[in-house]
Amino acid sequence: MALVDIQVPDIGDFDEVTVIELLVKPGDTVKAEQSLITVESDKASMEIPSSHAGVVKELKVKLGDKVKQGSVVLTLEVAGAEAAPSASKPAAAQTTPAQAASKSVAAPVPAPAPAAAPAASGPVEVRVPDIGDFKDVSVIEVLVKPGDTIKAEQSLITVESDKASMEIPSSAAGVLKELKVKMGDVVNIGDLLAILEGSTAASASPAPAPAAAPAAASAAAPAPATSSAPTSQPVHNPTTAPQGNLPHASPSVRKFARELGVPLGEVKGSGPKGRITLDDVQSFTKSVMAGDVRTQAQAAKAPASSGGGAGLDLLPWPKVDFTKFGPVERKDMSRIKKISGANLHRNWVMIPHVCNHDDADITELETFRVLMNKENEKAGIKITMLAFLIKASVAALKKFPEFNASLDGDQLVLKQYYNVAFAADTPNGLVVPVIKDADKKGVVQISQEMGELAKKARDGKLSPADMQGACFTISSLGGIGGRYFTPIINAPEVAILGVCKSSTEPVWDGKAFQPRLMLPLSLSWDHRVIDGAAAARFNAYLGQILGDFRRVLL
Ligand code: CAO
Repeated sequence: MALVDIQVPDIGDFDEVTVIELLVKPGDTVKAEQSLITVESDKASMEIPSSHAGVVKELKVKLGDKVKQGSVVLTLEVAGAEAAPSASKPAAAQTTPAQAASKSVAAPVPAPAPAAAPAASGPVEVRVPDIGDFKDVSVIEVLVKPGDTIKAEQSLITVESDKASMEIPSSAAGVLKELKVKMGDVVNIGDLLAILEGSTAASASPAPAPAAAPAAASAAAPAPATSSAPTSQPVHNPTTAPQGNLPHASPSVRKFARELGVPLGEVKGSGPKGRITLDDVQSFTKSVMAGDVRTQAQAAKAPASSGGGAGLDLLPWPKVDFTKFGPVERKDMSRIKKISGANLHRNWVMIPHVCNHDDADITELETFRVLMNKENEKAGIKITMLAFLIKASVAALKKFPEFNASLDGDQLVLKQYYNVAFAADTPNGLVVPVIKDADKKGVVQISQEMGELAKKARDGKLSPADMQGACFTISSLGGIGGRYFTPIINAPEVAILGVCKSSTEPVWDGKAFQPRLMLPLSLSWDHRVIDGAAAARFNAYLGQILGDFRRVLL
């Protein structure tokens, strides 16, 4: 074991930068190239990586300290071979601080000025200057717009890599004629950023054109400002927070916020100069989750304080540590449950459901079904009550076409085909296969197809085509039990029929109570499309057909 001082590497143009974040603490095991601290100037923030792997023995800097190239960041306890890298070591272990910096840290080298610096008035192209080792950096902020009067050295955009963010200054003054980049674009040295008009050069100092920048500028750490860098470097003002609207936060905090979907502009920074820290982002997230704070996006969705707007304005989901009350087991939801759950949730929330309950007298129908099944026992096809329900539903859909429809914006799409889906319970969750053209099929064929589709469903073999194109759905719990329930409409359909277990009940025939087999029906319908009276008529008609199937022939 040996102790190695990890120093601030060559950080290009920066004379002195402020430590704004400590990313490790004594006792931490760090890898070579791992970020140790974040430093910040008025134009950029960057993470300083470790040149060695080892265990942090002592931190030599604290928040707010000013550091520059060569300042000791921390002492690292490293294995002997790591401390004195040998030729046999991998490249990463041999990296000097400056080289490490060149891999992950770049200071924006000032924008190049035109070589001849004419007092020009024609259009001038502003390109991405030498930004050190950075390749393919993303534009995270555009600080100017066409028509703006731009001063030389004024920041035009902010770019960000995973380790640093930096503002890219203009090499010239003038009026911004055209911006050539937008948020999210990926840029590299030499890319055209903007075209200025009536421009004058930023500086008369000769500066290499980006395209002609020495290759070494990106292979090694950027040159220090005092030596080879052009004199048109950004004004260093450590007391000023970054300009523009960019929230004041280091790249890692920004990345963290992005991952959580936290709008940084709404987070109050508790760090020096209002800088947003990791803790600030975490506290903000907790407040939103607890319902104490609403993001602007949430507020825009639910403008009325009563929650009467378009947003739901719901309380956050209760977070309970169930283990406090007893042992628990955690299981992932099945793929089908996740998909159907999301669909059901949307349908429940977006469709104004109303549910009508009714009973159908299926005494004769059930007698007929049992008789048919006895007669056809040898054929091996069982005629199911659900097949009769599909056939009866088709008759009702024909009589009440708005039930065989879908909403498309302000229009109702009335279908002239009759595909009826049925909910099938499978070990992995609910699926909804479709009997196509049910109007053209007999009860026997429907029973047979249902049997095949139900088997495919249980075996997890339904194809997407098997589950598409439905006009209306039936959810039957008749084989299981229950009286009535509220089925959720299967959007974009506008109604669904729930069926429960039939039972023999006393029914008054005007003179006496008769034992009749009654089938409970629950019809959920979309009140945007269907009125209550129509729903009651639909259910009553369905009941009449199930009571006497000859009505289908009328
Ligand atoms: N009343 C009384 N008995 C009924 C009945 C009803 N409404 N419907 C069916 N039955 C009887 C059948 O006659 C059969 O009895 P026998 O075995 O004595 O002949 C028994 O119940 C089983 O029927 P089944 O369930 O096998 O057949 P099915 O045609 O009724 O249903 C299917 C097929 C695929 C719809 C069903 O297996 C299924 O998955 N049902 C659940 C649907 C579901 O989960 N819906 C809820 C969706 S919302 O979460």
